[in-house]
Amino acid sequence: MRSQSRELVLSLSGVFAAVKAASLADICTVDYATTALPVEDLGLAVTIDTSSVSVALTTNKTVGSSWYPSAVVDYCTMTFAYSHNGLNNDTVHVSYLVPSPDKFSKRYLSTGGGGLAINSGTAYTPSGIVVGAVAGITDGGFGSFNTQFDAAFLLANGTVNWQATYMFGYQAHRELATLGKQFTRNLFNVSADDKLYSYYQGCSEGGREGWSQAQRFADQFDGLVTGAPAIRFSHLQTNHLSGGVLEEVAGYYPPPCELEKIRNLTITACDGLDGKVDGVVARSDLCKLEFDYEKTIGEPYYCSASTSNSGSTPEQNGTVTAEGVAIAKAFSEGLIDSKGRQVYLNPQPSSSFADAKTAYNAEADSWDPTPLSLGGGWITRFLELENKDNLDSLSGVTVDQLRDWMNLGMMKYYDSLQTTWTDLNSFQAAGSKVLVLHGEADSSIPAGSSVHYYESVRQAMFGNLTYEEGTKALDDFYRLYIVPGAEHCGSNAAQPGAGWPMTTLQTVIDWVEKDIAPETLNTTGKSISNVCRWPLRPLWSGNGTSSECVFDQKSVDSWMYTFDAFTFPVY
Ligand SMILES: *[C@@H]1O[C@H](CO)[C@@H](O)[C@H](O)[C@H]1NC(C)=O
Ligand SMILES: *[C@@H]1O[C@H](CO)[C@@H](O)[C@H](O)[C@H]1NC(C)=O
Ligand SMILES: *[C@@H]1O[C@H](CO)[C@@H](O)[C@H](O)[C@H]1NC(C)=O
Ligand SMILES: *[C@@H]1O[C@H](CO)[C@@H](O)[C@H](O)[C@H]1NC(C)=O
Ligand SMILES: *[C@@H]1O[C@H](CO)[C@@H](O)[C@H](O)[C@H]1NC(C)=O
Ligand SMILES: *[C@@H]1O[C@H](CO)[C@@H](O)[C@H](O)[C@H]1NC(C)=O
Ligand SMILES: *[C@@H]1O[C@H](CO)[C@@H](O)[C@H](O)[C@H]1NC(C)=O
Ligand SMILES: *[C@@H]1O[C@H](CO)[C@@H](O)[C@H](O)[C@H]1NC(C)=O
Ligand SMILES: *[C@@H]1O[C@H](CO)[C@@H](O)[C@H](O)[C@H]1NC(C)=O
Ligand SMILES: [Ca+2]
Repeated sequence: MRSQSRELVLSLSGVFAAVKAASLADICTVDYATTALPVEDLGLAVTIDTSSVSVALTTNKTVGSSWYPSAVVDYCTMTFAYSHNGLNNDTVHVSYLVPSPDKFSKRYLSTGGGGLAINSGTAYTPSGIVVGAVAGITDGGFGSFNTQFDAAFLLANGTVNWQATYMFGYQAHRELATLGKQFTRNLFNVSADDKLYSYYQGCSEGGREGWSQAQRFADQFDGLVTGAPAIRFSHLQTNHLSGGVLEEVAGYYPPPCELEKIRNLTITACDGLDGKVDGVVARSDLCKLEFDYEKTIGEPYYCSASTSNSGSTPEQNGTVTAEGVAIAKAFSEGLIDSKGRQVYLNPQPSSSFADAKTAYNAEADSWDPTPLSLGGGWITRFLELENKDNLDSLSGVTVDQLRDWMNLGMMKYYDSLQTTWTDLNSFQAAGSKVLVLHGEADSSIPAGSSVHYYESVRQAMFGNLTYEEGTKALDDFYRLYIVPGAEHCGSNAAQPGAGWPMTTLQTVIDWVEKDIAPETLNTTGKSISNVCRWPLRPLWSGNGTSSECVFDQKSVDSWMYTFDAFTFPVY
């Protein structure tokens, strides 16, 4: 009986292979996941806690975001813990969404965080399920998936937790992906000589995390999507104080409505410079070259009273002042130190002045400068090493002080957080690809930041070639897309026709697996249908009927900065 049925199974196994194959429910067990743990020697000095596995089955779930089209998916969440050899009490958790075996496409995906978080929960991981990948997040060892890096950064006032700093900087993602890839192979019986494609997707801090891997671990990922990366960390974080400091120095604190009005008037004035009046400033570079902020002086503004979580603001009714315009202008030019040298860059004209937003002081009925916590906390916690979320005020802070803070932070965290290594030769040699996208109207991380890094890499790797040859050489493995009108990691309510490219993960997969290198990106916008690849810029012709990607030297030049306030290269 026994051998008969066994023969029957064998003879039918070919026919019924699909039926016999393990289902998601079959593999979504603690036992199965434990058997698949990546306990092989992967060159990581870690020990997996084989008793730590937990699983959870999710079925028929509707997922979707601005990063991937919506879909109904099933997945199993598998979570386990490991520790670093030689460290006491160190526990790192990693969690992977695992697709159903019949949907698995021999792919692995790591996803990143935002702000000071090293993961975004399930904001990006379902995009992995959609493309048949196992998709992972890490908690960095900071305590839990919801604990951010800043909570773990100080062991005591004055004492840096360097292990946590290097984990946040790059090591946690190195481990997440190395473990994740082997775990994926074990889960789905993918042998060592069979190709498992590996990808990365993240934006903002998650974009920085992606770059931290591409710069150091050339073949970690076959393809990466790094949105609006928070690279040049010390400069970026300190620069969040730039608006407040300019106001402090000028002694003028514009009501938010005044700056919003200037932004709106900038959009209106610059909209048509791209050849189409559609509410989208697709050429903020021409806007930078041609727009005169002073023309907005005297224009009336009005914002009604409002109440939100962060307090209430009164009705704001006035006219744009010369002082307000001076702030807007100085902000757009980026910080300049007392010796007239460029310190850093700011968002493109037509972006919101988020980093210059004042706060209402009800007691004094006045508008006060506010140190943004990303900037203020960078100074108090990461430079002054005090367990404190923000500066008390910006009183007495000058542009020169900001420059010196940038300098200090760069020195202190050059090899952990700064993330501006320019030599991508190994990455190129490994055949890996990186697709970078950045909203042109990003008010949190200036689009110019991604241009500056691109140009630094071009100089470092292909500086002996002509500009055109250099960008062509980069096109092989590194493509940058400035998304017209888009905000930080997404679309922009102030320029709604712009949209955001939703299928970039699939685009990088096609680049890697089918060698279809993207010329342009599609967006979800009603007006913009494609996004040009840097250094090309969009231009409409035929009264807005057709759009082209053109090379325009003076526009390209307007994105170039030399940060000569520093006596070392700032890449
Ligand atoms: C999945 O969800 C759809 C729509 O919400 C529902 O119609 C369907 O019955 C569900 N299927 C299962 C297997 O739960
Ligand atoms: C480990 O952590 C526990 C609880 O957090 C603490 O009581 C103990 O002192 C720690 N041990 C070491 C060696 O750090
Ligand atoms: C992998 O192989 C093992 C042993 O042959 C089998 O039990 C398991 O179901 C396979 N896993 C999948 C996802 O097919
Ligand atoms: C700016 O434009 C937006 C529409 O994009 C509008 O909602 C807002 O009220 C305007 N702000 C001011 C100050 O006029
Ligand atoms: C704003 O102030 C001006 C001048 O004081 C006044 O004419 C106008 O009605 C006010 N607008 C609103 C909406 O309150
Ligand atoms: C650490 O610094 C913070 C901020 O200055 C302070 O509030 C706190 O009391 C300090 N903690 C200790 C233990 O000294
Ligand atoms: C430019 O430099 C690169 C890398 O150093 C080298 O591979 C290449 O051959 C050089 N090209 C020319 C035209 O000299
Ligand atoms: C953009 O959309 C067009 C039309 O749907 C499609 O053919 C093309 O492949 C898309 N391009 C990318 C990069 O996704
Ligand atoms: C261009 O298009 C706009 C709006 O679509 C229209 O109002 C205008 O008349 C057109 N101009 C020409 C010269 O066709
Ligand atoms: Ca336009």
